[in-house]
Amino acid sequence: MTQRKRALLTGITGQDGSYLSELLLEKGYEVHGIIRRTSTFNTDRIDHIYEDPHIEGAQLFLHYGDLTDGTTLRRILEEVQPSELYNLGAQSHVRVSFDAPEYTADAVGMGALRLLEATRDYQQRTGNEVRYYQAGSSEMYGKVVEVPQTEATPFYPRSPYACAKMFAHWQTVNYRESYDMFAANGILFNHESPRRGETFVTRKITRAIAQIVAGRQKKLYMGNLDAKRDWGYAKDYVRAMWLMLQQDRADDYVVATGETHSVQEFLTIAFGRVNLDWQAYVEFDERYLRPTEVDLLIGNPAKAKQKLGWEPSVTFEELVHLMVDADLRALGLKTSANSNGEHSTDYATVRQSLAGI
Ligand code: NDP
Ligand code: GDR
Repeated sequence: MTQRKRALLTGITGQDGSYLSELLLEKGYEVHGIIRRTSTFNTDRIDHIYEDPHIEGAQLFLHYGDLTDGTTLRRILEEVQPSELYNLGAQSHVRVSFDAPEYTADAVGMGALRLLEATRDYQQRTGNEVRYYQAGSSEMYGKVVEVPQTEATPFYPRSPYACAKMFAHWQTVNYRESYDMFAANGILFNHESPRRGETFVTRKITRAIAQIVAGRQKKLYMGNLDAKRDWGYAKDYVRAMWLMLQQDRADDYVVATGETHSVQEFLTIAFGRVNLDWQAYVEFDERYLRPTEVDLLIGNPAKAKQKLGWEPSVTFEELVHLMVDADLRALGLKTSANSNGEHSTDYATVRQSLAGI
């Protein structure tokens, strides 16, 4: 009988951690995740796959730890003895990284180094290989040097978050080259889903739309609407992470759709889904501006397509629609298709369904 594969994830409670855990469980892995101790529950995104460890056959296990706490990371690695390690944990909000640069650098930059160093020691001592995935970001490209961005495009980070990710990226390359470790960097462009954190722009918009339709919110305050991003669907992107660790040798890969859209385009399609005009609701608030902005991201995923056989499965419009629909559903609201097969909000149903809330 072949041994069940075992994966260890940081950031398991985040958007990507939850989708990646689902994928790994489907593939028959035993999944271990590191979670932070918090005063309120932070496991909403993985509650549906969590199993009581007392029950025989449980395949998902959680361990308390923190990327800023190297001793604990080492202990967990020794205990779990994973064959794959996915480093997804991060203070991942770019705007917030300007408020908390030191902590961001510690968790994002030093956190990766702590894991790499722990992995190197563990491998050397036991002779067991641990394949390492580093959650790199298109934010590392920052100021536009060339478009579309590829694995060869130079980085020009524009935030404490991006600087820390760049440190983690190069440490990963360095451990691969210095110690012959299987250490891969994903350079992932923005990816979204109904599980996206509520303060990232896409989810902020789609949640606000549901609140507006429900009559609970009148305005949506936002920052720079001209920024352009290459937005994909998170479920597609975690598949690319897994594929990177199944290759013969470790490498770095851009994961993107190859299309770019402005925040304003996102607003237009999202509000359009419920037949509203975003301009009637959106107001500017400078607090959402960043000291330095990343104006344009568009990735070239040719290498991931060719080497990993990876392709995105969801278009930009489908992504916006599925996020709006999920937030409407979360408030008990429905969308209904008109005679053209297009969806529009049935306001009578909406009001009715809200009457009891
Ligand atoms: P989220 O913000 O949704 O999740 C971040 C995760 O990291 C959460 O589980 C969080 O725990 C955990 N975390 C935060 N700080 C620490 C810490 N000090 N120690 C241990 N864990 C910590 O991010 P995503 O799922 O969207 O992204 C996953 C990774 O990919 C991140 O590293 C992000 O920077 C990177 N990335 C994301 C992209 C995207 O578009 N989503 C694009 C490119 C890269 P808790 O739940 O307790 O807060
Ligand atoms: P980003 O995502 O910074 O690209 O980082 P975010 O959704 O926060 O911003 C995207 C763009 O929208 C503009 N914007 C606003 N952003 C937020 N959050 N709130 C607003 O009100 C608002 N108004 C306009 C921003 O200025 C920006 O240009 C995400 C994170 O997931 C990172 O962890 C990841 O590495 C990158 O994507 C790739």
